[in-house]
Amino acid sequence: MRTTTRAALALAATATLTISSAAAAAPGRNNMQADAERSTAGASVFKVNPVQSSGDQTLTDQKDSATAVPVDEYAPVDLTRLDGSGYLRGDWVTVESSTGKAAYSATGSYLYNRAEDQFEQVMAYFWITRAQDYLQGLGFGSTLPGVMDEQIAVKINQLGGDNSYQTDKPFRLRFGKGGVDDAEDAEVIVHEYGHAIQADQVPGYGTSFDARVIGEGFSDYLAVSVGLAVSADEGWDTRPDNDPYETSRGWEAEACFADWDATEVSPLPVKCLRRLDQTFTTADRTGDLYRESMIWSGALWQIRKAYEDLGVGSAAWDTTLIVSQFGYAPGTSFAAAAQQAVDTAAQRDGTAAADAVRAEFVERGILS
Ligand SMILES: [Ca+2]
Ligand SMILES: [Ca+2]
Ligand SMILES: [Ca+2]
Ligand SMILES: [Ca+2]
Ligand SMILES: [Zn+2]
Repeated sequence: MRTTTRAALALAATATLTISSAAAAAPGRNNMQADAERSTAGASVFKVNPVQSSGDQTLTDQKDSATAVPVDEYAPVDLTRLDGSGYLRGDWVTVESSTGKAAYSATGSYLYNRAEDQFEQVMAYFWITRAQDYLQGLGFGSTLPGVMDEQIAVKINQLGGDNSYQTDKPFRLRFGKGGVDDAEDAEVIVHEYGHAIQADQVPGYGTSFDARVIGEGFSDYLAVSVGLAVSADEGWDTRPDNDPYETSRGWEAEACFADWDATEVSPLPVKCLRRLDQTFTTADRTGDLYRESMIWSGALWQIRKAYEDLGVGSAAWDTTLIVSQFGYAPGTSFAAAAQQAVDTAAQRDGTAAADAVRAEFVERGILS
């Protein structure tokens, strides 16, 4: 599995993403009303992102043109858990007023193309709802403590630059419009949601550099994992391992983070903001937050494969990983966080799984 070269990825500077905590108060609704009002609507979204679903590396933004992405790369989906107001407000997310017109439908139909501001609002609603539903499916919020099992506010289009970020006083995600509009790529959306999850699990999370590196690595990993899970549920294609640039390096198509958002900023033949299949270790530390995040995300990705090989499965690893994060200090070190994962794996998944987790973190130079 270690055929990858250590070539540095020429990753464009994305954005400084900040993390900071205090739960947003959920709107006061009485539960019976909420149940009665909850509704489902029809919508059109990208199947994670149009490069991942098509495999076409020549797709470009063309200044947010509707015709830049073939209609086949949109899929019809249900928007669930809506509150029935006609706006994109529901159990897990509320899309706030933005510079564009707020999406509204009295008939339960949210069909927009990418040139319309409302498309990104729909993407954010759908993907955050599905991300939380995935976590609920793992048991978070029922057999396990909840993680961000409350309504989060999302604003689209607030930033002119190529920048998205999460804050948690109160919890809020903002998505920018630079290059490819950030909320046109589900992996960017779920990445930001990953930061909210960690901030919810560990109030004040991110007071050390290691903690911030882990935050970026986890959020990339979660984004890819949720995208793959939803794609499997929906029967969507994910581009195969057939690109010569990737296959000659032993890289995997699935390991590409933000295939679409990266199209304007990456000079490589296969464009990714970052990748999960790199072999960086602590010997490669440079002080660059995003480059170093691939040490952590790479370990998480390899452990996922080990869990699959052991027959334990990727959902078990995602569960164990997120459970382990409850044990993080706000300023955790790499080694302390890795040890939490090993200990949680031993408790939940048995000795062979825990040994695999440990072996990967040893290989990365994180545990000895
Ligand atoms: Ca757009
Ligand atoms: Ca744009
Ligand atoms: Ca962008
Ligand atoms: Ca991807
Ligand atoms: Zn981030």
